[in-house]
Amino acid sequence: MSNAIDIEVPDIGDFTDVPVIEIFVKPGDSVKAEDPLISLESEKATMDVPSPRTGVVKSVSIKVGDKVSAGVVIMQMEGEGAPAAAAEAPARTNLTAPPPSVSAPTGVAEVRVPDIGDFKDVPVIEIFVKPGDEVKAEDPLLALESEKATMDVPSPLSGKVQDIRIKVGDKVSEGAVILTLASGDGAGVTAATPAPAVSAAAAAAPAAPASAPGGAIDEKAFTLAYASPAVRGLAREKGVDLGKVTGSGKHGRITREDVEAFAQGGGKVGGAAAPAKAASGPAASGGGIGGVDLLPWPKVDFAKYGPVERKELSRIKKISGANLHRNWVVIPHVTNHEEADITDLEQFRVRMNKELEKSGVKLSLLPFMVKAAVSALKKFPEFNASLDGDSLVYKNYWHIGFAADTPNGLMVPVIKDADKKSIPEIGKEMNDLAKLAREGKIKPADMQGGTFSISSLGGLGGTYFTPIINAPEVAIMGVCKSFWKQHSADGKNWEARLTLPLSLSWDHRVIDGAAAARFNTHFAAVLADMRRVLF
Ligand code: CAO
Repeated sequence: MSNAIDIEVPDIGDFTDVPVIEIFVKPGDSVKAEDPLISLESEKATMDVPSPRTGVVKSVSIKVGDKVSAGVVIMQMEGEGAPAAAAEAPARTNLTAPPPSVSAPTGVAEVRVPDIGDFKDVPVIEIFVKPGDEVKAEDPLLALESEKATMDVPSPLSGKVQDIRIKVGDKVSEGAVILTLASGDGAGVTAATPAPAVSAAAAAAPAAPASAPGGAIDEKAFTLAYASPAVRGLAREKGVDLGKVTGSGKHGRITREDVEAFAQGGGKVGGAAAPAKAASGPAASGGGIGGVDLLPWPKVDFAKYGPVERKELSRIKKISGANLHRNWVVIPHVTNHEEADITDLEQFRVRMNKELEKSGVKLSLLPFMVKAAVSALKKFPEFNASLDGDSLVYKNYWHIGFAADTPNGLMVPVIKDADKKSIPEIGKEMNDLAKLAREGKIKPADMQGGTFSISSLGGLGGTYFTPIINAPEVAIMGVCKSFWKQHSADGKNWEARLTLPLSLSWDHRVIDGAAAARFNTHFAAVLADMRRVLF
């Protein structure tokens, strides 16, 4: 351990000055070749920089937030052995490849069990290929199952399976020959061929419940997802949370196509309450949606018809888009519209704002709506619940999310314990959270734990719309701009009343139309006379 070397950022394409968002190692850590050292995040991609060799980290020369380009020294390592072949590769993947375990006499490669950590004598539980099969690099060849993990051994290279040397039930360790593979047209396969990698993942991790739109990648679910390192690298690059992707490969393994489809908004969807078919249906040729085989997304060369400009979606748009898409496809939405008479409430709000002028809090309608929501949720508890398999989880807390329009896209901050807060307190917290969201400073914890959401377009306009439920919540209230409307209780006497258009979307698996109508009626009644919150 005397050959200390500088580890540099490898070729990262056209990217320069890319911020370091995470450092995975510290001085003294032992790392294997291809272990991720740091993560970089440009506007377009998240990239892991893998270790070019096995060794021990001596010192780290960068910190989170630093901006780096190819060639910048990020750390010093002491190590043995030659750098891995992949050291020159762009830092795009999370390959955990050990030294090549392929030998290639006369163009036929012996594929061996790669480094599988501390596991020894691990039973083969399934062999996915047979002699004569054509496989591509990264295709799973077989599955091993230890007491702790199910591991797929992917193919190190493309070729034709010749001779399978093991059978189901055999116990194998690192180095055992699995099969022989004829590479392409029989050309020689050299030891520099990409090495096999093991995805030591727990079998098909359940998809994470939907976080509020705008939430960060769930690293735990990402780690547990059943996917090869190359697919993980692709997912990082595309900003796809693997925990939310349902795999179409064997045993739910996530394939490159699944990630591509998810990134394009055409991915299959999972979720605790997703129908079985959505979770396990075959991949649709054109990007299956919820297990339904649909036509492929139209590919149009827009530039043929006029000048165009291409702009990558923001990270938040990608994340919230994937969540919204999943929710829209999985949840049978119904939207009931209602009108609330807020003539008195508006007078009260204006009066209260005058009184509150000195305190600096200015109340819009929204804090009143939060209180009305709590009242309705208490009266109709199934609206404050979540589906968990065949059970309904009723929550005895009332955390109300509100959609906020930010320069980067839609975010849903959550007012926790709204039942315990006064209307001015809620108003102030909303302003603070909306400001943080718009400045990109809001914490994930401020967007989690919601039990019901309100989406207000009241400051902008419109009459009615269909809000998409923010799973795992089961309902959402949409509100548009109030307007004056002639109203008559008896068809004879008419008067203008300030009317608030309400649109409640609800999950028909949990809620019935009659309950939704009752909820809306109560909600509107509370807004018409806020004294009802006391009841
Ligand atoms: N009817 C009439 N006027 C309304 C109203 C309504 N329903 N709701 C708000 N207003 C008024 C406010 O009183 C305020 O008036 P003044 O400027 O005279 O004080 C003005 O409209 C602007 O309100 P606001 O939008 O700043 O405040 P808010 O509390 O109503 O909303 C927030 C805060 C963060 C929810 C809002 O700014 C926002 O981001 N809305 C967009 C939410 C969204 O994108 N929803 C769609 C999600 S689905 O894609």
